[in-house]
Amino acid sequence: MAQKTSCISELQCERSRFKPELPEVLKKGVAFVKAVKGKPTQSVADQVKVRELFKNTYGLPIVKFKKGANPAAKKKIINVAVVLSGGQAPGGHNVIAGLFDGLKQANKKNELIGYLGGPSGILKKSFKKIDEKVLAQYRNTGGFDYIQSGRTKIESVEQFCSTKDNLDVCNVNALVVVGGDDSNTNAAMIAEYLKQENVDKCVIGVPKTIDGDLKNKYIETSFGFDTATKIYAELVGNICRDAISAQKYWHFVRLMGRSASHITLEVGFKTQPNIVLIGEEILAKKMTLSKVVDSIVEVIIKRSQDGKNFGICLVPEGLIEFIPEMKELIAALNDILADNADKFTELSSMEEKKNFVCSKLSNKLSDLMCSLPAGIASQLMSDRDPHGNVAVSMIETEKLLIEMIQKRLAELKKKDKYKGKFSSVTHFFGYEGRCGFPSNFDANYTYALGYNAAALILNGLTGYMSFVGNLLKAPKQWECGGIPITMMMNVERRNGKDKPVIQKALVDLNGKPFKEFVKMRDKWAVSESYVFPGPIQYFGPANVSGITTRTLQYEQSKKK
Ligand code: FBP
Repeated sequence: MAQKTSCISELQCERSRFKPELPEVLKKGVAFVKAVKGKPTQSVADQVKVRELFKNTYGLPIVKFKKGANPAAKKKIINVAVVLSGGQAPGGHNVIAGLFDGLKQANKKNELIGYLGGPSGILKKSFKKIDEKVLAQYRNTGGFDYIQSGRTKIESVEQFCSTKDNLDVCNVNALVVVGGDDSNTNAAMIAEYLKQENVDKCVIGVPKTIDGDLKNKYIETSFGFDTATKIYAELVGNICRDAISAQKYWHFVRLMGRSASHITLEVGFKTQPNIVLIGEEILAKKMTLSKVVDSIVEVIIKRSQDGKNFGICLVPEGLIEFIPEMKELIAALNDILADNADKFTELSSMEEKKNFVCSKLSNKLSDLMCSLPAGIASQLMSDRDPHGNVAVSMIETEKLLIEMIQKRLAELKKKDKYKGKFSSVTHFFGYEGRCGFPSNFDANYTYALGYNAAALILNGLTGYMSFVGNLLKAPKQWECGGIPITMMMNVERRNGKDKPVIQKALVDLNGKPFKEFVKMRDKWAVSESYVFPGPIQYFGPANVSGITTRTLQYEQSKKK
């Protein structure tokens, strides 16, 4: 792989000089923190099943770090491996940097290696030694390109066994898995396997995902959500300004986020567009596709009555999975594709594939599948990822909505109930935000998460997720510790089987962020309350460069 040799932009040069601020408790180094253990914990649901699957790592206590000497941390020489898993998120390189600095600060002889290309690098023993000079060029940059990422899932007994052997061959004492809910589930399973085999190696997870759905009472946010939503908000804000300038298009913007609508909600707060669809609400209200279209058409008509044939509608990419009939169809397709994988790959044309799945679906679902535009039907049949998730980023839901809106408006026009003009433009923002230069928040947060992971390892902890909290305060006031991964788990259906997984945090309809949104959305629909947030600011006043998400601000305000 080509190595970065010099700074190629002024911003990159400036950012390489940025020094993340550590939480006070970690400032003296990981040899000066003591782990304070709380009470035993339980999984969020399905306790009996999760306990059964994690006999050795279930029920661990929450750990909080306090200042205090840990002389053993200085004496021990350890080799640690880090792996980046799943989709890219801004700040991954700073997790590596924090981990590296934490380990070296404890003992210069400690070493860090990075497995290449995600968890498959562990299985292939493909790694590189993290080197101070090379790392310097990646500090505070976006992307995962230093060691890349991948979505391989380590799940078979053979894979667990070769993970154990390969960690041994590479002389690794501890593994840090940087990933989302699925990857951290994998981390917990590796930790459990190693314990079961009496292998003295730690596994620590780090909460990463732009989707913002890996959070709970303890993990306040996953890294990358802050930067990605700032990038999307800049783009959506620019579109709002274009829309109000030209006054001729309805812009439909689909935003990444997989199942959860957190990204869409946050970008909604930041830009105040006319329509913000929230998948979780659509599911709760059991809105059919037709009802969702009705709700959009209502706003289009209202605005056109005021002479405004333009607007902006945000569509979460996971919306399709929340529409009850589509949810049922996707679940049935997941099972059919998992049970007939070989047969399905033998079929070459889309028509054959569609006929095959329709023959296995119930009449109701088969009719629905046939009623969908060909493009959407084929996107629904695309390969699932190794964790069994449908590739929602490939499903052009906004186009499906537009097609149905056009039909509905044409019918209304015939009945003289709509006199406006509807021209639409579609956008999909996802990959644009995953590798941006991390915001100051994410640069600090990720560095702290990595450094804190070193502290967890040097305290001999395994099966924990690196925890850094109190995030609305200045970094020096952030709290640190570890949360047992099994505590976040429940059992879900994946690839046609029941599997233990970290429970996804979807948008909570009783939560403060959603409630605040509900208070404002009617006004946004008819007015042009647009906000143009502009690009991420890395320098300048703290009230611009130091702020994090509205979602976190609302969530934390409920605690007061
Ligand atoms: P993670 O959950 O692994 O962080 O991935 C997030 C994400 O960006 C989703 O928002 C999106 O649906 C998916 O990855 C796209 O996956 P891929 O990178 O494989 O196309």
